[in-house]
Amino acid sequence: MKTRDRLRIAMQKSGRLTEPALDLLTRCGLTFRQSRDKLFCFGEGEPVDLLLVRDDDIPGLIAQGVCDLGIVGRNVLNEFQLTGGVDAAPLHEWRPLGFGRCRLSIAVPHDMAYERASDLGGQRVATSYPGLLGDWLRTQGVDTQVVTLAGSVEIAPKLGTADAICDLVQSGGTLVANQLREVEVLLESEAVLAGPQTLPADERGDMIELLLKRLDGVIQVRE
Ligand code: PRT
Ligand code: ZN
Repeated sequence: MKTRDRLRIAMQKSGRLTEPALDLLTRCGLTFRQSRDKLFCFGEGEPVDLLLVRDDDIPGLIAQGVCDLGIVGRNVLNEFQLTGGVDAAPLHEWRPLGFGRCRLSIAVPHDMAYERASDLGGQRVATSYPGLLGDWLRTQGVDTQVVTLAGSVEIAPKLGTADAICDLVQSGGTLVANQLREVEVLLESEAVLAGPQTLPADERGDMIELLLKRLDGVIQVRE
């Protein structure tokens, strides 16, 4: 593959992480000019460009070497590590970024008895995170059916397609609105800077080291 001399960072095109991610990069001294199709931001001062994509595509783009780094939720990164396939290059969480905080939790209907993980034995749990849920169920030694859904997970118990759910929770408002009760937290998540385990041994690697230093400065000031 032809090597690039500019650093390319993947970030969410439009969603919860877009504005805080851009804000963070701006605080690191980077400025961008957006392409007409709004899929690409060209770095004006430093040799750093942005690719704007769906958050779910970010780990794959890094694993394929299309992008050098990505700003993505730990939930999406860890799910990719578990389900990305044998060819997927292992990725590394270089820095937690302090925004996009949420948790991946199991929630059950109010009328379902729940005291411990074994209560999920023989039940169906709906989720968009089959890798993370499956991994947790294995560590608990529980035999539970994982129902994978792309969205609207929280209504699965009402529809009768699952007995419980495993989904992202922030304020808890969505759970309350659907008469669900949070019973287990599987993962504490926030946006992270993701990249390959080994940094490129060229100018891009040097640029990443510089960016990490600036990020540490910006994050320290914020804390
Ligand atoms: O289009 P694209 O695929 O890029 O966007 P998306 O719709 O998949 O992602 P988006 O923008 O919703 O979320 C991006 C990332 O933000 C997630 O991967 C998480 O890392 C993080 N994040 C933080 C959240 C939430 N908080 C959150 N509350 N992602 C989703 N939610 C949803 C959750 O799924 C549930 O439906 O909000 C609801 C729960 O919120 P509360 O406040 O009612 O508990
Ligand atoms: Zn998504």
